[in-house]
Amino acid sequence: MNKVYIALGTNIEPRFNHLQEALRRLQEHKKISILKQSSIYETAPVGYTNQADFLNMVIQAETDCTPIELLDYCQQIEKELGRRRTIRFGPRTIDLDILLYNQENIKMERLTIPHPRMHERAFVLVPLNEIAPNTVLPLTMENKCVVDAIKELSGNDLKDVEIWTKKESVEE
Ligand code: PH2
Ligand code: MG
Ligand code: MG
Repeated sequence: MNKVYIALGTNIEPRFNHLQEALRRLQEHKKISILKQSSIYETAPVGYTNQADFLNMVIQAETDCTPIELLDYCQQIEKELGRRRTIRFGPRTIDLDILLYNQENIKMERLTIPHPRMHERAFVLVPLNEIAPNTVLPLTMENKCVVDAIKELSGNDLKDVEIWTKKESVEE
């Protein structure tokens, strides 16, 4: 069994449904079991800032899929949930990024693990810290653990990541 961490992100409504549907589809795969889920966070957009706020979360799973099988399945879910690739870093119904695959460093044309930008993104590290603070970010990330990587983020980055709770719709 391989231990993996996957980041989920969405900024097109209904955002909560997109997260739930992606989790359901990951869980229904015979070779994937979700072991831990972070809280859901509402986060300001990073990179391309002229877009709606995201909901982000991170899960820990175990899987018999190879990294490429897992990537294919994640991309299949993105496609089924209506993801259109237009603006780089732009709005999306669901984005599934493989962050870590065991402690491996993988560099292929389609896939780099650890995710190359994860160590500088509060919307990834804060949820990851909730479920796996002592996990080491391997070689290419200087073998820092998640709590240490978070310390290098600015207060400004961190303030844009807040726990989100679903508001029950009020019946009139
Ligand atoms: N994903 C991006 C670019 N910017 N910003 C936030 N807050 N959350 C994301 O998931 C996100 C982003 C590219 O994948
Ligand atoms: Mg992404
Ligand atoms: Mg992605």
